[in-house]
Amino acid sequence: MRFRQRPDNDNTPETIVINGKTVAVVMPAFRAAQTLEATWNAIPAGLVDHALLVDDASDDDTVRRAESLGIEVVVHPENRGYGANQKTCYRTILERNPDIVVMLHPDYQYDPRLMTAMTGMIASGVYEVVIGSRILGGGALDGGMPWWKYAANRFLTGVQNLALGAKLSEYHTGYRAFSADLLRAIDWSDNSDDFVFDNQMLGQVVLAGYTVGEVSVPTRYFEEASSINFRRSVRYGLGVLGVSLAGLACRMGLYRHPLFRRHADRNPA
Ligand SMILES: Nc1nc2c(ncn2[C@@H]2O[C@H](COP(=O)(O)OP(=O)(O)O)[C@@H](O)[C@H]2O)c(=O)[nH]1
Ligand SMILES: [Mg+2]
Repeated sequence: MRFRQRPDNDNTPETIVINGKTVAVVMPAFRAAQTLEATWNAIPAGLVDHALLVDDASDDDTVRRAESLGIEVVVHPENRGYGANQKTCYRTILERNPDIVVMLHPDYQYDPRLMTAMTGMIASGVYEVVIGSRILGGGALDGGMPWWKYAANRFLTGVQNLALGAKLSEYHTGYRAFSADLLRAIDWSDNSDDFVFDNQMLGQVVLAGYTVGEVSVPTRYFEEASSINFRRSVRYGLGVLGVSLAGLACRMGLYRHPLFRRHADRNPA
């Protein structure tokens, strides 16, 4: 496996170091050839010490393009799903020992320029996790989020906040920053290999007692930035309801779902 740091190249006179912390970005990729370069170029120069892209057996040019940008690439030989992709992202990047890890979709949907703010919130020591929210700031629909995705997001977020006893503006964003310590503390290895991985992980974070920081992120919806269709969204939505129920049952001491094993260990009924 090859690993190259982002070159401190000619147009990058400065390195951004926040509280002496090292920052890694991980990009779970599937058919990201058209959008990867725009995403990469918008990452603040000098901020990222390590960059990793995990390709989930894309049938386009994603791997070659990532390599030509000097990004470390890990390839799944077959399509394993979005959750499995993130597991490879976190396992691989934790071996590089960064202090902060940002997960960013390489589909240019979320603005990478906010990464400095998100990593800064973690480096400050106030938060161990920060999400980029499309809902805070109120621009999701103007940014092109389909109305049914918006409605589902708001509904599921309401249910989940009640079930988990939290107050997040959304649980479904693909833009998240974590301290490496949190990534080691959360037991995500048995989570779903599908899209609901993200939601399970935030549920685990909330039940583990972490406070989630939020930053508003303008949303961009265009063809390459959104491929999940209605059917897959429904499956995802049902998965989210399952996570909410499991979390509620665990908080009430009624059922120890494997997702929240560590929570139950700390809070015996
Ligand atoms: N690993 C993996 N990722 C996928 C797959 N399908 C979509 N993705 C990625 O999942 C992320 C979210 O999907 P996307 O279509 O952008 O959803 P939306 O932006 O929420 O409408 C994107 O970064 C996609 O590249 C897949 O089969 N495997
Ligand atoms: Mg997207």
